[in-house]
Amino acid sequence: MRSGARILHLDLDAFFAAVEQRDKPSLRGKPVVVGGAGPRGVVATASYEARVFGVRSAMPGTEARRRCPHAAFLGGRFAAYRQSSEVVMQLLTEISPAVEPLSLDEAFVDLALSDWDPAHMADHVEELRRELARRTAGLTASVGVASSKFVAKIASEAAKPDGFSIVEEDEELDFIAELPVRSVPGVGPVTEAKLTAIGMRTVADLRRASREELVRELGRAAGESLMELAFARDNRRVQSEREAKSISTEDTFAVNIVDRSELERILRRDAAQVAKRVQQAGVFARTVAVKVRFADFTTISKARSLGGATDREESIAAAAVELLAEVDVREGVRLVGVSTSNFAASAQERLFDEDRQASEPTTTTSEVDVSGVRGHGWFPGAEVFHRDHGRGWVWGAGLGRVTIRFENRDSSPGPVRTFRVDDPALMANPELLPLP
Ligand code: TTP
Ligand code: MG
Repeated sequence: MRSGARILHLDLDAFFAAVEQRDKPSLRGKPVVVGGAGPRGVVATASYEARVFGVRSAMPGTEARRRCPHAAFLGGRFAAYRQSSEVVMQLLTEISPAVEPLSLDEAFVDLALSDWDPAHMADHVEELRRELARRTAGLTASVGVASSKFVAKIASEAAKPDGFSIVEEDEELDFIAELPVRSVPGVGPVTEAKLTAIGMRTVADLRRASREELVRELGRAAGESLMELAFARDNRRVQSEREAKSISTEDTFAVNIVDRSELERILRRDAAQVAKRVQQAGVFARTVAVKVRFADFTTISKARSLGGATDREESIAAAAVELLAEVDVREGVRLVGVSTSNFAASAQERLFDEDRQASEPTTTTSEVDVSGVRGHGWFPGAEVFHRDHGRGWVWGAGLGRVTIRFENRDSSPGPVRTFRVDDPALMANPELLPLP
């Protein structure tokens, strides 16, 4: 462990649900569940008001409805989540160049590379949380600071929601002693069961065991690393995007797209965004992949090695569009994404494009996604715009009608009105309101 290392872990509170409450004033302070539509759908997340009733991430939507029938059940709006995520990640990179995003709403920051004064850690963290709320128009995050990734993450969890905790190095052993073994990174259900079988339930139990005993039960690598972690010794570094394995972006649509030129336009925009991040990371990609998810949630990925290494927008976009050409999009596409990987430290632009097809085969993989966060057509929660009534969101739809609540982030709770779905004054999927 680097002595005096300071790692910050930040995680937004009830992220998807918090974005919905921010953008839908009538839902603030109320139970909100995102995801879980359809017979097999599962909950993506629930607002803290819904958690009181036992609703949790990954719970079947049917169970969530049983526990909290009066919650607002909404589909996901990924563009909105991504917009807020980008603002948060940007804010973190202003603190330190070493930011490792773990998901849309979670990241580690290496504070050794920041100019924060360790003597005023709490002030810095409070300033960060204030600025985050300002730039995201009101989201909250929980923050943990400690000498390692492991303890920093536990510290932010302990501070949830809307809090922070700073664990001094000499408090770390006590801080993690009573944690269940399952909280230790790398301990999944199988390892947990093995440990329970030999009477080890907490981190303190692990410390009382002998190294030999853990190695015998779990194997050398797992046993030794578990013993290290039990003593809060965690050397894992914060890996910024420079060291990332892939850099990617994707778009989910509110309506299925069948128009290839529309998809190409979106892919080019994604490629531009990915290229910018590849350039910021100072690396060059050898492989480009596209991901396409169809209306039935089947997903395929097509990847191709470029033969060279590039950070140029045009090269990434061209490869992505070529890969898309191999995909039949007629049944309707609800997500596309562009991903780059296999990075090199320097550029090797290919000069002759013609031999690519012959020399670089495409690899195709497919999977079926049964995520419950689906949003197509007039799904509950979708944003709409009406010529006369302005911005609103779908409250419910059926029998050729759609009920809209007219309100937005900056308004007070608004009225509900019903229209025919083909009302020409009604527009689905308007541009997002910009953040401050
Ligand atoms: P989390 O940070 O795990 O959860 P959260 O932000 O909703 O709540 P909190 O951190 O306050 O406990 O995940 C971030 C987002 O990722 C979450 O808002 C929705 C999405 N998600 C899923 O789609 N499926 C899942 O199973 C989980 C855990 C999260
Ligand atoms: Mg979160």
